[in-house]
Order: sequence, then C-alpha cells, then structure tokens
Amino acid sequence: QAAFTWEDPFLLNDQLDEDERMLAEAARTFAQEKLQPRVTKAFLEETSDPGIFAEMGEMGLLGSTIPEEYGGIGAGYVAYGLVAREVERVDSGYRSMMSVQSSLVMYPIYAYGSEEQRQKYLPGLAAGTLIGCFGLTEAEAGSDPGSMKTRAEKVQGGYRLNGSKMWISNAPFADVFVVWAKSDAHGGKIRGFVLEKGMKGLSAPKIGNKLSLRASTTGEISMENVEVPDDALLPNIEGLAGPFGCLNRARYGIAWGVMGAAEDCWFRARDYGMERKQFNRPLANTQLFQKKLADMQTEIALGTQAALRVGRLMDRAMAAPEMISIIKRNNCGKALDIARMARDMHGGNGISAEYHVIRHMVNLETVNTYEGAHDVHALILGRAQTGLQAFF
Ligand code: TGC
Ligand code: FAD
Repeated sequence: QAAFTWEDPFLLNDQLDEDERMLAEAARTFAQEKLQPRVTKAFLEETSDPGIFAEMGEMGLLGSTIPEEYGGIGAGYVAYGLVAREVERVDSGYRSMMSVQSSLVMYPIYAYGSEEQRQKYLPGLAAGTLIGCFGLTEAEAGSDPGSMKTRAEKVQGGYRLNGSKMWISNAPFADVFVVWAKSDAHGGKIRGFVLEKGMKGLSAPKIGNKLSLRASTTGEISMENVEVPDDALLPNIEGLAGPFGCLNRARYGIAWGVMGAAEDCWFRARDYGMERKQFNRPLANTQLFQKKLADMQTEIALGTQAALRVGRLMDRAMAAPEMISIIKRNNCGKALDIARMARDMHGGNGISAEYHVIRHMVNLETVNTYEGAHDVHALILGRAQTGLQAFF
C-alpha cells in the first residue's frame, strides 16, 4: 500500500523538477526567515518596507521568468507560481509587491517594450533597486477598464497625459509607472506608457485606512499634464489586450499564491486543534474539527494541482485566459473559505494578530476582488460556454 503524505496528498513536490524544487525551497527559506518576522508589525502599522524589493531581487524572485540578459533568471511559470505560493504563505501583501513588479511591470516592458526600454528598466527592476507599479484601474473604471478616462494627447516630441488611477499597488514609492491611457494619436485605442517618478504633474498619494492588505502600500496616480517623450510609449501592443496580457500572468500567480495563504491557515488550524483541549480532549479529536481539516486539505490539493496543470501549459504557451479565470476564481474563493474556517477553529484567539489567520482572511478579501473580481471571472467563463455576453 502506498504511503499517504497528509501535507502533500497528491505528491505535488514529486511532480516538480530539480530547479523548481530548489527555487521553491529558497523562496520558502527567504519568506520564513526574512518576511515572516516583520509581517505583524508591518500589517498593524500599515507600512511596507521598500527595502524588501532589493532583498527579493537578490534572491532572484523579481521577474524570474525574464531572460538572464535583462536581469531575470529565465525560470518557467511553474517556478514563478511556486515562489508566489511561498511569499503569500507569509502575507498576500508581500506577494502583491512581488507580482506587480514581475508580471505587471517587468513583463509588459519585456513583451511590449523597445530594446532601449528593456535595457533601461529591466535590470534595475529585477534587482529591486527600481520599484514599479501598474496603473489600469480608475475610480469609475474597475471591472470595466475599457471605460477609462485617462487620455494621452500627442504633442511635439511626445505625449501629454491627463487622468487619475485608483487602488494602485506600490504607487507611493514607485520609480517606474506603467500607465494605460486612451491615445488620441492611435484612434482612441488604449496604449501603455512608462512614466518615471519626478515627472512634472505626476504624483502618487498613499491610500490610508485599508483594513486589508495592510502590509502592501496602495496609492492613487494623479497625472496633470504630464509630458513624456515619444520613447515612453510601449510600441508593440495596443488595445485592452495589452493590460490583459499582463493580467493573465499575474492572475495565474495569484492562483498559486492564495494556496500558500490557505496552507498556512490549514497548518495553523491543525496545530491549534492538536494542542487546544476542551471537554477533556483536543479539539482535533472531534468529528467537526476533522471534517473541516479534510475540507481544507481537499480544496488545497485540488487547487494546487490545477495551478500546476495550468503552469505546465503556460510553459508550453498553451494556457487559454479562461483556464486562468478558473484557477484565479476558484482558488481565491476556496482560500477565503479556508481562512474563515481557520479563524473560527481558533475561537477567540483567532481574532488576534498573533495567530495570523485573521490577517490572511482579511487579505484574501482583496485578492478575491483585484485582478478580476470573483463574479467577473464567472462572467468570463459563462461567456466562453454560451457565447453570450452578460457583462452589460
Ligand atoms: P473584451 O471585449 O472581453 O476584450 C477586449 C480586448 O481584450 C482582449 N482580451 C484579452 N487578451 C488577452 N488576455 C485576456 N485575458 C483577455 N481578455 C480580453 C480581447 O481579445 C479584446 O481584444 P481586441 O483586440 O479584440 O480588442 O473586453 P471587455 O471590455 O468586455 O472586458 C471584459 C472583462 C470584464 C473580462 C474585463 O474587462 C476584465 O477582466 N475586468 C477585470 C478588470 C481587472 O482584472 N482589473 C485588474 C486591474 S490590475 C490589478 O488589480 C492589480 S492588483 C495586483 C496586486 O496588487 O497583486
Ligand atoms: P467594481 O467593478 O465596482 O465591482 C464591484 C462589485 O460588482 C464586484 O463584486 C464585482 O464582481 C461586481 N460586478 C462588476 N461588474 C459586474 C457585472 N457586469 N455583473 C455582475 N457583477 C459585477 N488596479 C490596478 O490597476 N493596479 C493595481 O496595482 C491594483 N492594486 C490593487 C490593490 C488593492 C488593495 C485593491 C483593493 C485593488 C487594486 N486594484 C488595482 C484595483 C482592482 O483591480 C479593482 O478594485 C477591481 O478590478 C474591481 O474594481 P472595482 O473596485 O471598481 O469594483
């Protein structure tokens, strides 16, 4: 009879190659030794240390899929997903910092940028000496980014940008801003521009009082007649396919990341139930407690297996965006259920920062919403099955 490894029911680790295992192990050690000890304070004080980018860069965790000539490590998408899982095992906010930099800033510069743009920005972003942000969402254009109001107008030698972006991760301390705007010189089509901190008319105030994702800094981007040169335009993409091409990668990483947060909740709930006694026996010695552990184990085993499958397809350029919608939507929803369950299983202690599960729970509310809300991914999947557009 084959042995059963309860923490890794389908032997996921066995399905990885040596390089993937080594990178995941290095990411886990980094996350547990360098990030875990400071997360509670960062979350409670609603601050993130920008120095974390350089630490991640040194470990090769930023833009890991980008080729080495631009500062990446040329890793595959399974490896990228495994890193997201390890970082989010500590906190969704730290994974957010990493995935915005990797998938939403480095990827578009690499995939849609000129050779000069790649050389100028990618090595610094990979090292974490430059910090990036991605401006798509506006106050009145969230799930429907096609209705954005930000405009780029052609001027002599460049473009003038006006508009504002809302809910932008990393913006308050970003050096490099990938911003999406409708460009009059391109028939009103959406185009990407690379802006830099310090440009006249550009500011990025912090959004305070968040009760979720507090260890990641979020801001607005305000652009008042910001003039950029012609070479700030990302030359090789137009339309919503530009931002969505980046989002495919980030959403895929989230599908892995939230499984890391869910695993942390599951393991903590199990450990708590083994120790905590009520009615003269450990909580883990009750049927209801064990049923919850079984539900957690099952959803995590299925969710990580699905993420691995999509990752393998991404590495062969065979992953359709709808596959990514399935895993982003389902893994976020299940991780949120698991975190809520773990919070309940910890009783009163479950509301304390010391036990970590409520932090994961409130973080996952954001992760379930950003990069395509849970119901928006349902509509993407409904459209793919029926051919009927139900967004409007
Ligand atoms: P639709 O008509 O469906 O498509 C318009 C154009 O875009 C193309 N396209 C895609 N291309 C590549 N990958 C995808 N996943 C794509 N989805 C669509 C499509 O082919 C078409 O191209 P073309 O050339 O024919 O024009 O667009 P729609 O306006 O009907 O939008 C539908 C909808 C709801 C699916 C879409 O707008 C959507 O996904 N909304 C969610 C918005 C979202 O995800 N925002 C994320 C903001 S960034 C963020 O949250 C970062 S948080 C990160 C962190 O901190 O970790
Ligand atoms: P809305 O679009 O107003 O949606 C509200 C609710 O209505 C949701 O439940 C949604 O599912 C539902 N809904 C919407 N349309 C429909 C429909 N047609 N049918 C049925 N239900 C519908 N954006 C960036 O560009 N860059 C970033 O770095 C970034 N970071 C973020 C960080 C944080 C902490 C947060 C909270 C958000 C971030 N976002 C970022 C923005 C995020 O992507 C948006 O919040 C998200 O896309 C949802 O948009 P919205 O908030 O405007 O909600």
